Amino acid sequence: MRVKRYVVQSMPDALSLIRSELGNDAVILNTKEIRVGGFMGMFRKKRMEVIAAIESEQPPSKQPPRPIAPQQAYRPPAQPPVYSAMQEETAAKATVVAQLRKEEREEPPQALSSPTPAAKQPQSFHKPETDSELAEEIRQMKQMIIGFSRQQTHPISRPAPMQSLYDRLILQEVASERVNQLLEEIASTDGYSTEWSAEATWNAARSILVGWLAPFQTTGITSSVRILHFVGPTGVGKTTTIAKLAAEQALQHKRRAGFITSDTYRIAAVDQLRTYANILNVPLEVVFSPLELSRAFKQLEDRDLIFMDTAGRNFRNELYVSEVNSLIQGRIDSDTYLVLSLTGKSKDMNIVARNFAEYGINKVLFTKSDETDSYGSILNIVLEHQLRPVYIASGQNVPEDIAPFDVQRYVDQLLGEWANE
Ligand SMILES: Nc1nc2c(ncn2[C@@H]2O[C@H](COP(=O)(O)OP(=O)(O)O)[C@@H](O)[C@H]2O)c(=O)[nH]1
Ligand SMILES: [Mg+2]
Repeated sequence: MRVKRYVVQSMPDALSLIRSELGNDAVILNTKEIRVGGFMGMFRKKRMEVIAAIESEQPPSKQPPRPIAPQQAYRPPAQPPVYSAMQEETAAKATVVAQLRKEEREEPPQALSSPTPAAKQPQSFHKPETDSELAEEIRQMKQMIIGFSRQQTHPISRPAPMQSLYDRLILQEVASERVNQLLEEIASTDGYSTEWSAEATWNAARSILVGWLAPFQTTGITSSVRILHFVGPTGVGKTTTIAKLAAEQALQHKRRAGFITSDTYRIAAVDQLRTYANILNVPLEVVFSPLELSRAFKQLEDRDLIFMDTAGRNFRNELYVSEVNSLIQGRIDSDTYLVLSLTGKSKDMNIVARNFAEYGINKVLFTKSDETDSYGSILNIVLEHQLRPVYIASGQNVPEDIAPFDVQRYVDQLLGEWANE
């Protein structure tokens, strides 16, 4: 059986697509109203999701598409052929619908909400990955293959300190091609000898890594920034970080903060920021739609710095990211921090970082350094996506568990004490 899912504006749209694609014998397994697109849960549009199927023996291309007169086009799903097919297929449908729900969560909402003809193209049922995920997997596979072929063509026998350095950085989860690049640069350092001690090797590594990262060193919040957006996946620590930074700015720079949150998905999310707002004596505005933003800014016009908290959702989704970005890029006195947790999976972090970096976001704030001993993902993310690390958060205590990112300190932490074996 061949199953396809269509997301359309109306049933007639679906029927003509189904007829032309699957032929006249196609049956409709399920229809339901869904909401797609929008911004942060607002302005979502109504669409119909229609799941149609055809026995696979009948090649659909052989079915000439029949033009459908408008009055014939709409056949409500309750008509007999549809439901008899549905009854026969009940078991199959349960699985199909379950899988499609999963797929729906992962699908780009803009593609579904866009009124362009391309958006009306049905989604192929067997498409478990987003393009970003696929790209990331291909990248990782390429790295693995390069790693294997290197090992096979040059059986690796390194001087002991180089091997220890290699082991240390791989344990820190630095991407293997970066580690190899580092070892090659050390080996081509002026005066390098295979007799170098571990200490000399570590020192060389330190200065190369600092050299790699130095261009990304940046200062924290600058006085020219008045609106600071925090974006990133759910639970990475955006709200907590905002509270820490608002306190830091008030205490150290006497800048009076205001909060805006558009994270109205979870009731607890607003309460959480409100609690911090009360403790820190900072006004809070809640916005339910982008249109309310100007009202919120007006309410907070006497504030030196406005922290804007967003709901973290579906940031693996490139199209959604572009939507968010178009809203937040409008002002020159605004800046955006992508927040990533060091406890996250590097594959997921990479997808999120790539999606944001592509839309011009160039600063990253890492959290939860206290919950891991591996810091390699910072190096990977910064170099791969050219993001400047602004702060690093290291615990749940507000306001103390945050510090500006310091390249030197980071490299020391990454390398650890030099080791001989
Ligand atoms: N260990 C640790 N926990 C943190 C850190 N930052 C935030 N958290 C915790 O992570 C959880 C989610 O934080 P929250 O600010 O609500 O994340 P959000 O969904 O991105 O706004 C909370 O329990 C925070 O206390 C950090 O640097 N280290
Ligand atoms: Mg939050």
